[in-house]
Amino acid sequence: MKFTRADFPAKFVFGAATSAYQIEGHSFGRAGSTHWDTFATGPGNVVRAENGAIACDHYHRWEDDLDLLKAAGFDSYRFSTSWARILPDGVGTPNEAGLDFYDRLVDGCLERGLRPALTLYHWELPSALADQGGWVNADIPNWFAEFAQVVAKRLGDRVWSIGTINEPWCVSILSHLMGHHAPGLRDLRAAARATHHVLKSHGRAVAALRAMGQDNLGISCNFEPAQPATDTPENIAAAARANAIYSDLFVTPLFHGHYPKLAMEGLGPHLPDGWENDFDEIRTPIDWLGVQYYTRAIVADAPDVPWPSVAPVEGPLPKTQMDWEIYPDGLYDLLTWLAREHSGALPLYVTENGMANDDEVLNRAVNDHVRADYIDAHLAAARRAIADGAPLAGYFAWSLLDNYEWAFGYEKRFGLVHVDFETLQRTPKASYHALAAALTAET
Ligand code: IFM
Repeated sequence: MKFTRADFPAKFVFGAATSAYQIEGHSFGRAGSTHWDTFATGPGNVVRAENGAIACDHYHRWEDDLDLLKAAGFDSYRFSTSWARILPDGVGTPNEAGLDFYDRLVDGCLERGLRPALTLYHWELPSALADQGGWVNADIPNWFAEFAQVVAKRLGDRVWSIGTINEPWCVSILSHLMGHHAPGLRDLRAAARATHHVLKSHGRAVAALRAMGQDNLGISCNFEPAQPATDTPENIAAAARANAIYSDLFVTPLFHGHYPKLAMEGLGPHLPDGWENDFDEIRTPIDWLGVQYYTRAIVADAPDVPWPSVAPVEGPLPKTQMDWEIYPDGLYDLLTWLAREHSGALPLYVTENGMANDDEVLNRAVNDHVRADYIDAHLAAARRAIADGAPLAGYFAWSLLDNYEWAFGYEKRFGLVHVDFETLQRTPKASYHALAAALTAET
């Protein structure tokens, strides 16, 4: 790595991130069924129909995993709480074993000097709520606020921050319009409703947490800024629609109290009754915005496909195992754009950034210098953004461990630490050692 801590502001937070269903092992500890458990049983939904039943067995190996974070010199651990582990029926009686697990995890972070950065929802919706329509059901803001309160009552005295929802775009559009994630719908009406209910749930939970005295509250949005494949008016307009339905879709309501105009062309007719009156709740003040950036999109006009009528075009840059272009300048553009157009002086945290690579263990080592370079280049872009005024306060690498990459099963490896999914053996990769050297170096 070319950076040292001295290159960043004094209080800059370095962390690594994971999520519950992707690492814990959902068959352990009396967790309730989630919509991912059942989505994975659908033909063609997930590579090899894999699920999170065992995952990385973090449920039992969490102490070793926290030791890895501490040894690397991270300041913070971003993890999520599984709704279905804590409330197996989605509402009602909590699973004490689930709360106890997170209790141990939070104490374990603090014992190791790691700030616990908790995300409430990272996609494992309890099946009992999915049965009632899940994010499409107008009651979900109340269900989610109840879940947030249960979590805060038990852990709120010790966590450093609470994020409400991870990647609202994935929860709504990827899952209800594009069909790639649970519940696998391809339905514009469902997507519009899910979008609105995700935003309302976020606002309602923030207000409920604030009323309990919690602070340092935020939300982590993902962005994939779209560029036109060529500069024809049609492709430029297609890129504008792509941005309206993705990168702009949540920050515009969160910071300006309305939907992007171009997104309304498609979503508008399907929004739930009374949606216009919900923006005060959606804009409930937050303390930080989480920014999740992996790549850009290049798009062309596609009049023959349904709204938003855009088609992806392959870009020229080197790609990761996900086939995502490596484009660090995009992070600079994104952070400066957010501060300029949306969030102003509000602290920004990169709550996810990283790459998948086809890593192998050879002689007990993993040579993933390509990942170290990826992280280094994105941290350089982050530094430039800070120098140009973006109020970036921290960076979390995705991910600590190779894990369950949703519809890709265990095939795509994002970890700083390799996991052998047969033996569950952890092997820190070259990127882990490079980050550790940078973070623990005397400055
Ligand atoms: O693994 C996911 C994570 O769950 C959410 N953000 C993107 C990551 C890589 O696809």
